[in-house]
Amino acid sequence: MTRRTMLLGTGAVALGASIRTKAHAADFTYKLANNLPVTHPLNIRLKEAADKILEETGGRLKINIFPSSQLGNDTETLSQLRNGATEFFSLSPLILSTLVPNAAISGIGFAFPDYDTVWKAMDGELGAYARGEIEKKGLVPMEKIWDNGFRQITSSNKPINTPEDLKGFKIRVPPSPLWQSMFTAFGAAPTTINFAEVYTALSTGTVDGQENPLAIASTAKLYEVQKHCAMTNHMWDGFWMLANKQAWETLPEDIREIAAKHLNESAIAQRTDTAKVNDTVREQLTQSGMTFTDPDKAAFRETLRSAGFYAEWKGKFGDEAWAILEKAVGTSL
Ligand code: X2X
Repeated sequence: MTRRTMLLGTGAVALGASIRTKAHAADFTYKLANNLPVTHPLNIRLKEAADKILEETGGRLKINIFPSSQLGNDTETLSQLRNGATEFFSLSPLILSTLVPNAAISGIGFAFPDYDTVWKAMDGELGAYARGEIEKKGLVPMEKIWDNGFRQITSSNKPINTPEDLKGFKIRVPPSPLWQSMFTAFGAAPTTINFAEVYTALSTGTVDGQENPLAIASTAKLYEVQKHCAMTNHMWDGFWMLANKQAWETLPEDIREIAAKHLNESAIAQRTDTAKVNDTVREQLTQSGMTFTDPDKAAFRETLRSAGFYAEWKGKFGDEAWAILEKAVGTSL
């Protein structure tokens, strides 16, 4: 008989909760991996969620957070999530598309005009569609997606003002066909690199630029190795909070409910935090030596259109998914 069954066997449920917190290991100790620095709002709110989950489950579920790709880069961690070596992982829908192709639909260039449209879509039909696709591949997504933000292009060697400035530009993109395709459509020279290796790739000059929301440029200290930033807002990106199915279903139902509740609530709080950082950190990055440009976004979008980017991806995602996206963003793409 294990200690856990002995405790239950004595019927010491109320007492057991406090005893377990203090003296015994949790019933379930799960790992949660992500690729962001510990100072990013995602990690701050995740820590908060993990603390509340530990408390409300009376110490039965302990989630240990591994930030900064400590368990491996995103490609490796997605494998670990699938085979159960890691129980939770927050991942961009576009990188997840290497397993769930249509999960990437939320990452179509210039689809979302603003955050209101993003959250209505991702908490509505588009998000439900994506989660359905994810579930079909045997992963469990929490209901609320976390925010990464609208992405901006940074460069070490020149300011980007027009789509022509991207011609031949050596830019890092995350491991995802949609990202590769988008920057190829811009005429750039994209190289796939996991985020875990981005700072080094920029500092050694393997690539001249990258694109990410400002909260990442700031917390991952990309301003140390990047000089210019073009506010292109070319894509909104988030993080699905994913669980390994077997690990999730092993949890008793009350623990699952508590975990989902706090992960979802913290996601909502993190959206506000991240939007605030993305809105205000430009000033701080300027003081750290970055120079900003505010290019005409319509010209970038037009470049994608004339390169056939939208037509190509409509074909890949299919009419059903595309119709859900267009309905969500209220315009034909
Ligand atoms: O890899 C990136 O650039 C990041 C951190 O934004 C994602 O996870 C997609």
